[in-house]
Amino acid sequence: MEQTLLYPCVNAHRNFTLLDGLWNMQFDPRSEGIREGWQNGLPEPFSMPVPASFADIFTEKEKRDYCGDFWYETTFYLAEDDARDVLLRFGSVTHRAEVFVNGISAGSHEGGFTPFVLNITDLVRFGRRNRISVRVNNELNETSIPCGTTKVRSDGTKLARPYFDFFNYSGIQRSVHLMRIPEEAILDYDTKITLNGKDACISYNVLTSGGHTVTAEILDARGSLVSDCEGTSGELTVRDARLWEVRDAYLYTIVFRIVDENGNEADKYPAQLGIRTVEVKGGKILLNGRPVYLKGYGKHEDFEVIGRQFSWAVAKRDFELMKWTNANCFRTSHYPYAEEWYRMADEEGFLIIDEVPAVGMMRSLMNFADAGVGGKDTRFFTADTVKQLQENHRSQLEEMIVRDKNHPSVIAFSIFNEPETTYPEAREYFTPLFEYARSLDVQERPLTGALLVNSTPGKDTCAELCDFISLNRYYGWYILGGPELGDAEAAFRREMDDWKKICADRPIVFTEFGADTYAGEHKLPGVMWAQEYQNECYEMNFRVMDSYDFVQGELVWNFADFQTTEGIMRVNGNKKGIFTRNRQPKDAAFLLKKRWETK
Ligand code: EVA
Repeated sequence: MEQTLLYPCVNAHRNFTLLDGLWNMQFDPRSEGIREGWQNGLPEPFSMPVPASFADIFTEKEKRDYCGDFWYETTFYLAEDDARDVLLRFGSVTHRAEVFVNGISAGSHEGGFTPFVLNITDLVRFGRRNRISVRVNNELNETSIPCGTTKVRSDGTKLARPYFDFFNYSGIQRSVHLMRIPEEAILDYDTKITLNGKDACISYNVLTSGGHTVTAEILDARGSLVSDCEGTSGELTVRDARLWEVRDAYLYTIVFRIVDENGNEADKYPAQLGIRTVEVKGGKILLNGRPVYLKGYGKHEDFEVIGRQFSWAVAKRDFELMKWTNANCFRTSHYPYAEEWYRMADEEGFLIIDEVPAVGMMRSLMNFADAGVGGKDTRFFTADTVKQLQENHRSQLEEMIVRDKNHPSVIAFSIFNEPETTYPEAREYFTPLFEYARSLDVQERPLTGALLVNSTPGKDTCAELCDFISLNRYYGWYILGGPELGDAEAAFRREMDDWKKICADRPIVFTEFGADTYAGEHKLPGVMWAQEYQNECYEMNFRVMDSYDFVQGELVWNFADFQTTEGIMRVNGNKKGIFTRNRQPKDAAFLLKKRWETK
């Protein structure tokens, strides 16, 4: 059976048990687990919640910073066989995993931010308890994304050295589902939407694991049938369609069925459907044919104690805060988020730029500073690791697009964050990835990638690959900060004049700009790190952006303060949040709220 990344659901043909809870865990610093048979039972386990990032749960530093192999294990009971397949679905294991069921290898996965599903039907025992063991590894290198390196300290222990500016949270960070689905099942589907006046045409493709008839139906929000069709591909027409709009998110339901030769339903998969189109045309981003200006945030999955674990409560609070500031968009910087984020955005009418974890493509442990100031060139894309890196990049791009392609909220895919783009090898590296992404997305959504400060007209080689250009710019922070804010404005304008010459029809969206701000700090006149300065820096940036009509979006950096690696440039994390890590506003939140009310 081919892998199915469809979000789990329960109905007459499908069900699941959530395996979330307290699992066993054990570190394996000498990588001896397999040799010693840990897949048959961990010798000295302690308990660990799943899902969660393990780091901030510990009080001991060597455990918080642990880098290398580590194991999780749990058991589950499976009732008598009922002829359905048994699938094990991990929402994410960071960064790589090998899974054993009852001591036998069931499969492995590379990439810490997308789900993987293993068919374990032949490995489980019915009417008995079964053991799942997962050997995880969280080391960073230059063939994995995100990129980094692993240092060995003098005592022989390993330390993750990211080439990126967020903590290397790891573990089983998202839910684990034990699923049952029919042997002949719906595995995947996609939809493409065209609007004809007031009507919408939804053409679809369904992938199943058998040859029986497939049907498709669309129901409105009240559950009334509005269109139906037969076949693994076809067209559904919705007359007088109610469109999915920003902050006014009408959702239909699309239902696929497999019907056997006796006319009996063999499988059913229902999903939400938002009817909307996205394209870039005439220098604008068009949603349902009308220009939309993107207002919002670069975010992180990051919170006290739980690290990168998804929390419904925190996510709901984040949406409430984003709505309160009149935002309409966020970028899943710098990796695909838990699927629940996208489901919530579908319902709230938020726009998402969905980003693959291709971050750290510059050999630098202070990449944020080097990327912010410019001038560094580490010839990253000329190394012999690049071929393997590109393969990983490609497979994670595929998993992200396959997973997220049916969300109305996803309006664009971001293929990179701040790689070196100033020499031809970068262009050679990215061209096939953009082509591959285009081939995967039947909705032909815009593609982009966030460009660092070095990537300017004349020097950059990759902006041309993008449908809209995303810029990360730190004028007033890494460049000409504090008393030189006036010069920062002038330098920013000079750069924008250069983009203007080559951007006639291609919009620019700012995907990062901002200033570190310590929530307790106030000073008049404003100085760097004080709340007053964060406002001044944003006001300067907005003055410049408002002078160029090809600017079609502003996503500030960052929604909230977040955890990073320790260092002299970070005060227990990155403090560029508009909100604190506890989701309370800094002064800049009020500035944004006012601006975005009318922008
Ligand atoms: C920063 N700058 O310095 C941010 C980073 C971010 O956190 C960047 O894309 O250029 C990066 O990850 O605050």
